[in-house]
Amino acid sequence: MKTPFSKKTKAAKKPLTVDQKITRRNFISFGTFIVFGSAAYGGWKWLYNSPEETATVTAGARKPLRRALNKTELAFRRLFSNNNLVKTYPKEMAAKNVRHNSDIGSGGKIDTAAWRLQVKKQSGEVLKISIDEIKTLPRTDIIYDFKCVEGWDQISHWGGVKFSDFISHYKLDDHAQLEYVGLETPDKNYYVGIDMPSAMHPQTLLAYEVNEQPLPLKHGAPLRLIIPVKYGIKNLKRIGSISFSNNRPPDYWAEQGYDYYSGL
Ligand SMILES: Nc1nc2c(c(=O)[nH]1)N[C@H]1C(S)=C(S)[C@@H](COP(=O)(O)O)O[C@H]1N2
Ligand SMILES: [Mo]
Repeated sequence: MKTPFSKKTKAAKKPLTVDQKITRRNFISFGTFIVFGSAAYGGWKWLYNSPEETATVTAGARKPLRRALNKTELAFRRLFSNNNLVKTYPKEMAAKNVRHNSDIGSGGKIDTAAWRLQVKKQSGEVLKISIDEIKTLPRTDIIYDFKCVEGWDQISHWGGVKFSDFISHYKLDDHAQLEYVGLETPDKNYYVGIDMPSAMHPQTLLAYEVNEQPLPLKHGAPLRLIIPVKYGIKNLKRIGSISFSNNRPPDYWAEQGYDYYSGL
């Protein structure tokens, strides 16, 4: 006759000994290790074997990684607002000895009197603007923490015209409806692409002064970009020309695999 306490049930309920418990735990953790380990290895293999992105304005990453980067860029761009201002500092906190970095396309001398900023309009017309003319536009100062991707930062003081003031002065508002701005050095050896919201950000300057003095050659005379919402790499020195486009303009460091957006 069967009772609720048949031998079988009792045997199953018998508590495990300490040794049995340990063996069981080891088995479970080893199993977990195998399962997740294989998954991780599989994932890595998948990434490793996935094709490289086709070289365009960015290059070198595996396709799925670039997709992930572009997705994060989109998320950041949605968060980005021209009402978010980068932190600024009192003038006294600005470095007296301003750090100097690379000079691709901005090394050597330049005749700043002969220099003209070329603005390439959609119509094909090219505006040619002298530095003296740019200096007559409304002037703005910014003292902020300049950050280089190489790992240094420094509070520095720049003066110039807001990019957005420059746009309205030269009646380029229709051009500012496009998605990107491209900037190049006169010799075209250094070039950057900037998304329009960042270019039109109220703290973005076409700068011709540092510490209230005309820009020295090493900081990009006669005119450079100061764009506090981006890393140093986007702050092109010695601007030769500016253009507008709905496609990403070529970008020197993005071609080397750096993040195209390079936002802060
Ligand atoms: N033309 C030109 N602009 C440039 C560079 C460059 O090599 N050439 N380097 C960029 C980088 S990586 C940084 S950090 C800043 C440095 O500016 P600074 O030399 O005035 O400190 O300039 C940016 N603009
Ligand atoms: Mo940099």
